[in-house]
Amino acid sequence: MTESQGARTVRDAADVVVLGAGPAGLVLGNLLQDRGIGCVILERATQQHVRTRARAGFLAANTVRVLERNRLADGLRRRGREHSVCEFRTEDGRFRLDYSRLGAGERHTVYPQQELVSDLLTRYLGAGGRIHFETEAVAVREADGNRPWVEARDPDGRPVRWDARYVAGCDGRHGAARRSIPPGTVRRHHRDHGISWLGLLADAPPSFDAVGYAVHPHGFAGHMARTPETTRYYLQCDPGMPPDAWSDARIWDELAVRMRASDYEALREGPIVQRAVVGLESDVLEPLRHGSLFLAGDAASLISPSAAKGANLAVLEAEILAAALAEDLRGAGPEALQGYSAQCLEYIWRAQEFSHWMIRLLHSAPEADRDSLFQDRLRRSRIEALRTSRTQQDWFAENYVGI
Ligand code: RFL
Repeated sequence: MTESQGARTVRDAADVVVLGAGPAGLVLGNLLQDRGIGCVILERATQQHVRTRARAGFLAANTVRVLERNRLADGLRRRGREHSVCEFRTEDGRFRLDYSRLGAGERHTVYPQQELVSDLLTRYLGAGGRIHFETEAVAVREADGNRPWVEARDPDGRPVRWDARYVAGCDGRHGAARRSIPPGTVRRHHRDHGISWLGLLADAPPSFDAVGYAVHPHGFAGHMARTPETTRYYLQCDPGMPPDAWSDARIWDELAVRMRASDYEALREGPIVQRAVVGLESDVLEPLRHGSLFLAGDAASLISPSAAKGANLAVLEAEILAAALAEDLRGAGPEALQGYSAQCLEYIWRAQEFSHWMIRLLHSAPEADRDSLFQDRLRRSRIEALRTSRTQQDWFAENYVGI
């Protein structure tokens, strides 16, 4: 590192500066490191926060293959649990789909995102990877040229400048990478689905042995195992509702009503240890590149959690980007980098389409919608087709567990 005299800005350099240490940034960092490409990760949060932030949990079969072939899957092979059944509960009863017997016959691996991130970080550090925590990227500068640089602040708030050949924006939807793209250079597709979920993490074992999707006049409720001791639940709520508006007791009552616990089995209750209101939104940038700045993960596209695709896309994109960057930096030509955006967008739009379909499967139209009764009948018919048509079930399975 050098310190420039006048501005007292600390300067450093790497071939690739990666912003963000989530699944996208850490898969990318590991794969660049494995290929001998000089890289550094800048992460705004503390190491402790990065290792414990609970979010996703369902990894698609292809995500597991990506992690396995890159030797990043030791932890999930040891502690992940295979899962392949989902259950739908509606006013017409309930039915189960074992998607390992449908479509491509694949399963999910349930492995909490914070454990995957922690494994990736341990491996990266063990291989001598460079990462700076509590270092916030402020902006990516001169990305339209060959020598982009990142303006950042170190843990003491001092300015830091990182020179690079390429910058990888893996810093999520509100990160510096997105903010640094000049208006008009990249198209943004955005849809607010007008639906919010109260996302909950309970210190309680799963209540039954399937992912549960309940459609009820009060709104949607979801049940997803995380570990034998913890379960994620979702409750559709009014957009803008504060996350702490409902007590734990009210949450369990509402979950029991919507999941029709009195008709089936009682819910296994426990303390709610995390709650957040999540607006169901879709957001895609096109292309996923501005000059020497490349986007991956939530920075590239945001997808509603209705189909559990976000972390899976992040891992897949990071693998594609690592190979393309390595090819270019080794002098094998820019073709792979030039194709990065189009290749990823194909996966992204397919996932967006399925997630959009899931939203319409699981929610009634808002009552304010003049068409709400019509929409509701369509929703019931969609679920009925899924219950009765093998073709529909195969299509569902292929998209649900695939990416
Ligand atoms: P992340 O994980 O948000 O990591 C971005 C990192 O960048 C840092 N950062 C910055 N660092 C430096 N400078 C800045 N200016 C920075 N700004 C931000 C942040 O601190 C952070 O460490 O993005 P990444 O890597 O793209 O990964 C995306 C996934 O985290 C996300 O798509 C999934 O969690 C979505 N998701 C799910 N995806 C699945 O595939 N399966 C699931 O079951 C699933 N469940 C979920 C989910 C998301 C949820 N929330 C958060 C809405 C359940 C929930 C409740």
